[in-house]
Amino acid sequence: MAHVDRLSNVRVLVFGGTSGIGFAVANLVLSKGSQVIISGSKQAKVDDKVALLQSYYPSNPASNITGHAVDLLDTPNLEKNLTALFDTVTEQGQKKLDHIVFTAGDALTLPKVDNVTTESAMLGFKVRLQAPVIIGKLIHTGKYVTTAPSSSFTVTGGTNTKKPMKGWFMGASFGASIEGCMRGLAVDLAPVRVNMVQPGMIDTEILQKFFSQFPAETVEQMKLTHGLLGTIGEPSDVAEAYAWLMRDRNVTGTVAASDNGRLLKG
Ligand SMILES: NC(=O)c1ccc[n+]([C@@H]2O[C@H](COP(=O)([O-])OP(=O)(O)OC[C@H]3O[C@@H](n4cnc5c(N)ncnc54)[C@H](OP(=O)(O)O)[C@@H]3O)[C@@H](O)[C@H]2O)c1
Ligand SMILES: *[C@@H]1O[C@H](CO)[C@@H](O)[C@H](O)[C@H]1NC(C)=O
Ligand SMILES: *[C@@H]1O[C@H](CO)[C@@H](O)[C@H](O)[C@H]1NC(C)=O
Ligand SMILES: *[C@@H]1O[C@H](CO)[C@@H](O)[C@H](O)[C@H]1NC(C)=O
Ligand SMILES: CC(=O)N[C@H]1CO[C@H](CO)[C@@H](O)[C@@H]1O
Repeated sequence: MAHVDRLSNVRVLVFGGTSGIGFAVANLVLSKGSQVIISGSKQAKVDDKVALLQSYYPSNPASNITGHAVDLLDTPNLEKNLTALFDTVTEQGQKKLDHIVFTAGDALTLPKVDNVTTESAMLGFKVRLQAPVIIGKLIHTGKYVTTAPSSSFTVTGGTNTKKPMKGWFMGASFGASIEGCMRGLAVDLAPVRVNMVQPGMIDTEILQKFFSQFPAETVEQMKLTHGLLGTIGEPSDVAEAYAWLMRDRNVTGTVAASDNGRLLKG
């Protein structure tokens, strides 16, 4: 039987789809004939990125690429706003989603061990842990995502969970929390599959912001020595890891690394 691409004719919602890794995932699945909905914190940027994606695929009907903002830092309204988003994009559950990809991440708050407080310790968990937790709850209702192994929820971690850079102990903490959450949700949401991608350094907006605090030579040195390959990843590279986790109906509760072999680097 001829191979059918499992990313054609599916509906994919990408949190973080307005930038970096999530934008590359949206771009990849669109190229395969998916319907995509992207989300970010502000509607104006969402609309710009929807228009940019549409410009890449001019023959694609406008209904195949849409976008809706939710500010995932608005914790008191998080469940209400996410429920409203899911109701809108699925037309109250009539047009179910097949895949949800979560790459949203706000500017990193990395309090240091010498002056961390109970309050500052929790800031990094808002977008990266609390939002996926509530999305898991909404998937569990069965209203918005087809309850079958063809469906998936993919979250995003990082190599700092296993090999923290100096000063990154809180980043390692929230990274580990989402990894544990992923495994727990894989059990609780089955047969919907839940997995995580572990990116290494990927050349995106958030990395450029991180690099901007260092001199150019230091940045070049970091790129060169980050992993085993003498370079860092493009968003379109790591996007392939998300595509695997969406396509393969036998993979759940696992971590897919696209990290330049950073964990093996001495
Ligand atoms: N790039 C790397 O080297 C790397 C490595 C390991 C892990 N990661 C992690 O991977 C994730 C994606 O990274 P990236 O490099 O693609 O970053 P990015 O280019 O900065 O994209 C981050 C995305 O998150 C969204 N976002 C931020 N705050 C939000 C909020 N309050 N509400 C809703 N959406 C929000 C942004 O949307 P708006 O701007 O539209 O609000 C944007 O779409 C992050 O969690 C990052 O820490 C990245
Ligand atoms: C638009 O989405 C539908 C449903 O997923 C799909 O059948 C169609 O091929 C897509 N169109 C393009 C041009 O990708
Ligand atoms: C904590 O210390 C770092 C430097 O180690 C400094 O940049 C930061 O402003 C301090 N934060 C607080 C809340 O004191
Ligand atoms: C893998 O997934 C396919 C499609 O859902 C299913 O038919 C098959 O039985 C699964 N294989 C195993 C070993 O679970
Ligand atoms: C982006 C979004 O939908 N934000 C809404 C979240 O909920 C509050 C309270 O109802 C609204 O004011 C926001 O507009």
